[in-house]
Amino acid sequence: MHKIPSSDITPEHIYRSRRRFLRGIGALALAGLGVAACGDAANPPPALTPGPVSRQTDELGDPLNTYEQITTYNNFYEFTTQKEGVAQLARNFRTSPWTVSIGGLVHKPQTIAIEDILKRYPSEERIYRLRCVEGWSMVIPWLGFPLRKLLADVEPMANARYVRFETLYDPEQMPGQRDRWYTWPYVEGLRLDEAMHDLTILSTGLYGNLLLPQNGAPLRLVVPWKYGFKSIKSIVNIDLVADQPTSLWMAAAPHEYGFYANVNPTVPHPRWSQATERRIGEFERRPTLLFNGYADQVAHLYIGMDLRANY
Ligand SMILES: Nc1nc2c(c(=O)[nH]1)N[C@H]1C(S)=C(S)[C@@H](COP(=O)(O)O)O[C@H]1N2
Ligand SMILES: [Mo]
Repeated sequence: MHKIPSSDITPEHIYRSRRRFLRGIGALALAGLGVAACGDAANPPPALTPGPVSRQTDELGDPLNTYEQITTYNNFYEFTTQKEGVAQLARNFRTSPWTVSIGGLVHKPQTIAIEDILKRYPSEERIYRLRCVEGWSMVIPWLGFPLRKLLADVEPMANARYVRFETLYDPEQMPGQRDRWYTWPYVEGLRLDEAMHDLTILSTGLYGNLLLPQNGAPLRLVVPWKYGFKSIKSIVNIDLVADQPTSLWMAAAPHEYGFYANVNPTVPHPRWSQATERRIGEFERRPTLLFNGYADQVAHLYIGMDLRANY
């Protein structure tokens, strides 16, 4: 197993300079929102180029994927099932105005405008591997903040055990939502302790920019030790609930996609092995790591659980 000391995730010696650097990003991000709000079919917002990142590799030494790769090879079934087609179909997606409602089993339900989320929860950089259940992966320099900060502010009730997330439902803008095979809107869920884990973030950007629509603007979940489909995009509702939510993928193919979806090279998908993966930009396949290389941080969440039965 690879050992990843938590000091490598946010090295102390760059923490202070990173804080300064990210204050700059906060300003940039809000300026960017203005730009996005002005975009329409006739005048789309200008294509963004990558902004600054604090380092060029993840903590295992693997290089970041390029901005181009991350913004042109996407899974976002609300637009299309064709990865190279998402960016074009999503380019005029309206991400402003945008509000996120946090409710269910909480003492302080809230509906917050995305601008206020950006102000209230300063973004930090998190360089994570993203491993899709299909067998490809990338290294992505996200901007975002721990989900637990938002959850603390709404004060979950004692009987809240899971968090349920929903993507926007708007078939006018998202033609893929007319596909009757899936039960829209896209839904995902986490156990409350998974949601409170420090690695679990709500992402607002990547490569120093606000998220583009294809990556789940203006707010998406990122859970790096789970298959990519758990990292739900373009979130409008977050509910604390008592019972395990049924995700879109569980409803579509229950024998193939379970609730946990922890990256695990020893638990094959019914139609393919999960032992190896292809890093986008590389030719040879590489071994897949248990919990996507984050075992030291997250394995304790699953002590005593049968990881094969709870796929
Ligand atoms: N709403 C929504 N969220 C989604 C998806 C989707 O189709 N719809 N696809 C998921 C899958 S399968 C993956 S691998 C990641 C891809 O994220 P990326 O395109 O930003 O790399 O988003 C996940 N989140
Ligand atoms: Mo995926």
